[in-house]
Amino acid sequence: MRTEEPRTVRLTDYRPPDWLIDTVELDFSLDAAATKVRAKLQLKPNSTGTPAPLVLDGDDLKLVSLALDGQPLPAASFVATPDKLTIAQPPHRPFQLEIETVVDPAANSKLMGLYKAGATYCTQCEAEGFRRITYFLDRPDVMAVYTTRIEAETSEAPILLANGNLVAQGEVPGTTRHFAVWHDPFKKPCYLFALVGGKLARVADSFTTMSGRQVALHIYVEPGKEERALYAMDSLKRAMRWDEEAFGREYDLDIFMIVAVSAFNMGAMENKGLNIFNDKYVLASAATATDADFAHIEAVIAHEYFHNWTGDRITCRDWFQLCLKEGLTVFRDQEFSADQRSRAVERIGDVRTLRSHQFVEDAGPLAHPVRPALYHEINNFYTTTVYDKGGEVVRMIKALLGPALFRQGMDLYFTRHDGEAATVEQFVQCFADVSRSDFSQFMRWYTQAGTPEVAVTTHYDADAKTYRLDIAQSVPPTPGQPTKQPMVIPLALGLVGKNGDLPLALRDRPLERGIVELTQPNQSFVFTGVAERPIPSLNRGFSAPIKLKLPIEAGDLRFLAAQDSDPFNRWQAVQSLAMSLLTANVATLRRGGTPREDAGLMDALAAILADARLEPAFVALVLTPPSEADIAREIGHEVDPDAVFTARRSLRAATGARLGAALGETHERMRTSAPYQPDAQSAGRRALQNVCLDLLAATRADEAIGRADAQYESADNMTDRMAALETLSQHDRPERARALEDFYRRYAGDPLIIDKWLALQAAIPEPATLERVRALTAHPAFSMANPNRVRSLIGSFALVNHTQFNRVDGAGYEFVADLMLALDSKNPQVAARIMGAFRSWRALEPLRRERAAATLRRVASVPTISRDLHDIVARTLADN
Ligand code: 0A1
Ligand code: ZN
Repeated sequence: MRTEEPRTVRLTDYRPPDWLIDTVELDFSLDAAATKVRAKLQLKPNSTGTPAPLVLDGDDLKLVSLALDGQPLPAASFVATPDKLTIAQPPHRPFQLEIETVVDPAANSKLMGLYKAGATYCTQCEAEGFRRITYFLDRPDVMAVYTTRIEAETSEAPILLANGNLVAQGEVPGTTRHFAVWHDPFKKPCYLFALVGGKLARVADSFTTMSGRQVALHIYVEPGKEERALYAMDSLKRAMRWDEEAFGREYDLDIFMIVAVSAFNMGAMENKGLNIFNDKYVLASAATATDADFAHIEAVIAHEYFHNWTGDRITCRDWFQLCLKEGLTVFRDQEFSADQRSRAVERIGDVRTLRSHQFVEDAGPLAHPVRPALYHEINNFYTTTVYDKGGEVVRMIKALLGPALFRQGMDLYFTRHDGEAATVEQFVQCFADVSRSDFSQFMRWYTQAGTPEVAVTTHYDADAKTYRLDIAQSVPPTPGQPTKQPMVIPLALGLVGKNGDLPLALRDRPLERGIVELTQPNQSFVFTGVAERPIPSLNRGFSAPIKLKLPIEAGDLRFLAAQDSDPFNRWQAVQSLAMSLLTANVATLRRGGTPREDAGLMDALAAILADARLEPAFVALVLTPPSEADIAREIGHEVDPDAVFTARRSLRAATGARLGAALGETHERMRTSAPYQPDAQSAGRRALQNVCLDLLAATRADEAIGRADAQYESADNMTDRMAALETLSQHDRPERARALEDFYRRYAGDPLIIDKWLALQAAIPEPATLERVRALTAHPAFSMANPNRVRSLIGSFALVNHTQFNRVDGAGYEFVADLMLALDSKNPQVAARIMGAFRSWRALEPLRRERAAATLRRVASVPTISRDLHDIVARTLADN
């Protein structure tokens, strides 16, 4: 018997709740092993119809007492189990229910509900964690006003926080305890509830909103780390201003708080007025964090802050609507980062991530629509599809409507649905209303999984001066969806002539903002007045998340790489050149041949490297070949990860050799003696400097390794030190061992930096890595109880190290599976997420495919695994 019953939840089964909750009064008496929770719920029937039983959700709960309108309930009138509280015949009128439960935060290893992160009490309630605190209608369409009283030993938890504004605090007479009372005037679902108690240091600042209100900003961190929260604070203020300017959204409470905790299952959480963060997305300084860390902090701080409107003020009716808040908020944080940094560089980075993660998910057994129709475990749907493809769908709405109408639609959404739990249909309707257009076909982006393929052929008629694009679209089958309907695809394009973009005019329809709208399986577009044979630049800015198939000659790609006015497509042109070389070389390697070089690609790279007008960050992206995951996905079947790796490494080595002088000169030129600044421009210089270093070292030349070694030693910031270490880590030489030892010695006391050390070693593409990682699981710096440690070591091995996870002897699979089986009983959410590493197993060559399947079957057959893990493994194995 499985310990957790499988369950299937379907969107079509949605019904409004039978009961509503107007107010919630919570009273916590914090204690590590036995925290008492008293909850007073003001309930009312949701309809005047038939009286319904009251069934409250629970998870692992112990009921202490229960009273209705102040009267203890007789035992015969209710049933309480750890996961449910049922009152069969409650009065059919408003009443108050008082529930007392007791929970054990110290023993809470799932990190859902109330738990201890080190010495700090904190909560995580999304998606279904509140039911681990008290019995409740744990669904997002039940929205209530919360008042929270927290009491604790003053010495153990001098800081006591909850959602909303502080309304009272004081000592508990005759004890060594104190209390605080917080009130949140905004109705919210219970997944946005939060509480924190602990010994924390506060970084304080303030913000004046556009209407002139003063908001206190408090970031709480471990004492001694205050300096490292300053960048997060700065990011927060910039995000608050940006949301006013870009979306007209003002903050609504008197105080906004962020707490950094050391043990957290995800990145961060948007609890109303009290965001709780994985400390890795708050803490940063030049000496401890890389440019990428700074950029992530800026993005995650903004993301959680933006949720205040897209998530908290307007929440989701049910968990199927998750993309309503997540896709939209990802879109908002991407736009924020684009405005703070370089738009082109941001877009390229976002698309790289999308292709390496979401496209891979969409091409495998875990593919699902942006709005799934069914789930077994909602925790497994916080996916790149819901988040990142969800963000792309919002971006396409903007592309179709243009910025002004898009903004009108957003404004309408905010006014129409403020204070509600909404659906995707309601969101899209706002855009349909402002544009008076029909979005019913567009809704397929929410319901059909799979990455659309768009195949284009081109015809130039020199006499008629017309240019025709024949375009066919199709969506591949995905689990549970064998056939698909055509999508609405906004395809931004340009026709590039010798001297730049040619004027665009369609023969038979208007062309708005350089976008053609695909809606049919096959369509033709005829451009008129085309004076010369143009080179097509399609899906500019990656206007739609599609796979474009366009037969285009290498010479034309080189031309676009040099000339396209759209920077995204300049980058894309080089990627396309590199991708065809890489896939051809993978095939050659598998036949036992030697990879070839592509002089044209090298010329294109050399020209971009030499172009001083280009932003360094952009040049760095152009010099970075497609990721191993992306190459594997492009190949699609019979993938041999060793061949993929070798092809990619040989391209890097060839680049290092061919462009050696320019790379060496650029590596020097990008370095500065100015003190470290995390801004985009300085980060771009370092990015280029470090790509040059890595390409040089790929040649294995002593001089280049020496360069990396010297940079490691002399670096005055973590970005340069880490980049040098990463480069050294790719080479089995004494310099690597020395640097790794040195790094540990320098940073042994700093878990977030040791995470980098763990992740880097787990990613070394050598057969000895498995034993190295196995040994590191016994290292004192490692702990299976901390998700950041587990993700750094095991997650990095499984998800980043394609050659060693996919060892042909299957030992990588077995190792990861054994560890995740062990972790599953403690923290199923993290175990299930890491097991997602198996999602591409079917695309592997037969030997590995068999080994991966055997491991998956073994895990699936363990009767005691969690619902989270079972769901992932069963879907990964299913063949439909
Ligand atoms: N809503 C958060 C993500 C999140 C989801 C579930 C969690 O439970 C462990 C935590 C965080 C976001 O999008 O940032
Ligand atoms: Zn989010």
